[in-house]
Amino acid sequence: MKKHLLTLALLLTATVAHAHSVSQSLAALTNARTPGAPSVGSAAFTLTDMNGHTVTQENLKGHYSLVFFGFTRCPDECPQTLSQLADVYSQLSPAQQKQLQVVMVSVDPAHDTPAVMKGYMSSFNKAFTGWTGTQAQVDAAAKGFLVYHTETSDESHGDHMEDMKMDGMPEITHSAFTYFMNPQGQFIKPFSHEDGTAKIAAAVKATILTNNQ
Ligand SMILES: [Cu+2]
Repeated sequence: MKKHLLTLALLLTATVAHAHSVSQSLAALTNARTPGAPSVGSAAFTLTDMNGHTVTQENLKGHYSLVFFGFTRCPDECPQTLSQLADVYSQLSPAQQKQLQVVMVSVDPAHDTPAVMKGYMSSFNKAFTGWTGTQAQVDAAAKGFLVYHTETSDESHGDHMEDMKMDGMPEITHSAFTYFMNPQGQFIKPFSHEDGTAKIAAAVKATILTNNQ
């Protein structure tokens, strides 16, 4: 069995006990926003979108983005998060929707081909997009978003990982956070599933409105 663990890490909420290891410190994200420090999502990357076109960090510019790292075979957090983002998206006006890109970057690129991503993302919202690539490309993109990954087969990655040890399934632990990016491709803030649909929708609307004044 493939033992490839993508371990991100954000410990914004102490209540988190997902299948997805969240252990990146709040300090890491805070530091990432201070002048001179590397910014979340600012590193160069090259991926392939679900239509087979090359995408880079430039594709985060010109509109807001909600960026989520996940995989189509995920049994729980990814479909939950994408359902939530679909609800958020549906609460925006058509004009606001036009200014927002919702993208999941696959952390299981061997399985998640562009065609697989397209079918999956379209099931949540036709406007959503999915990016994938080679393992190296995905790793580089994940690193740019402070999604650290390690290969491990130990048992130290959380009790819920047991749920994911299905036959033929990769063990993948990844960030459960959604990164809100501005039209300059800069990180604004993370959202977690626990924030709730209403709060995320309000924050997205407020940010888009404020920047349009
Ligand atoms: Cu997932």
